[in-house]
Amino acid sequence: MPPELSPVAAASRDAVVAGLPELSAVGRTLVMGVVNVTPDSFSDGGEWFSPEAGVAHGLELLGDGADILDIGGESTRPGAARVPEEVELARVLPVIERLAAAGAVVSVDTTRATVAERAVAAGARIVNDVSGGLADPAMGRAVAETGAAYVCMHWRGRSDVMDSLEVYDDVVADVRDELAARLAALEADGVRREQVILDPGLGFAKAGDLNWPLLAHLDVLQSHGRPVLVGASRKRFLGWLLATGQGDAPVPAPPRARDDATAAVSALSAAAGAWGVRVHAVRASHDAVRVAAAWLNVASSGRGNVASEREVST
Ligand code: PMM
Repeated sequence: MPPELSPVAAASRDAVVAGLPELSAVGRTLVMGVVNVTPDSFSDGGEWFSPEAGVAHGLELLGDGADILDIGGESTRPGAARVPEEVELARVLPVIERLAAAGAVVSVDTTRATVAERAVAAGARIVNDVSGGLADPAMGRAVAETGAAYVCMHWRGRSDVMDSLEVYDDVVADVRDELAARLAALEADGVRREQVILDPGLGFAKAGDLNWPLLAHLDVLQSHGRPVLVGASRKRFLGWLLATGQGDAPVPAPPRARDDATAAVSALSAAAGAWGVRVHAVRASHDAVRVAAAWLNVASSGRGNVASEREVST
């Protein structure tokens, strides 16, 4: 049985996020469904590329239980080249407008301040910046002005160079400290702490085994007092965990064969007090976070409640 949430984990999970009151009321770890409107994302590239397909996919994810839809128009796949800003805008804005109009809580996955501002004007309520404000020096001020919630992910450099930036003394402490530096820089730009959600940036300048300590020590990131979002879905480190073949010739499991492992990470992240999980296959993770919530509720209220519930239902 997972232990009761530590005070640090509970305070992080339940910390208020500016502008998202209805999500606080959900009372469990949130599920952010991924809508990549790109021809080349690493795990679902090309499938939802037209605006119509992106909107249809977003609606399907809502039906599967997504609490948030994360719309991205630029791939962060390892080695991916940049797309021009106009192209990114043309990809994401129509999808954001229509999904926000349909009542979804929409997030925009972008590293560009202009795209963030235009996306918020089109109805996005969360800016999900995989660069934590490092890619565009105007991002902090843009986020401060919009007042939107902001996912500040740990990042060291773009996809084309990130594999050369995987040098850490202690990956957990280094990510904690680098996120603290980003938090301070954002606050200096006028962003309120209440706007910020932190993310360890799994897979970004972190090869295989560097990701597990971050998952196992979410409490270290939670010590900043801000909610933590976990993005493990279909990532390479899960592919290597599930690899077939032996010795010198292991073959990583392909992205779609990583969905069950992703749901397992969602359950464990929820049990550790993650604020949210960012996933491609929403239904399984929605089930997983509900299992964790039921489990945690009993763990925190004591065994007696299990017996009395059983008596009532039999
Ligand atoms: N990973 C990807 C893209 N955006 N955003 C956050 N906050 N956290 C992540 O881990 C993250 C992200 C890369 O995955 P994708 O290409 O499948 O979207």
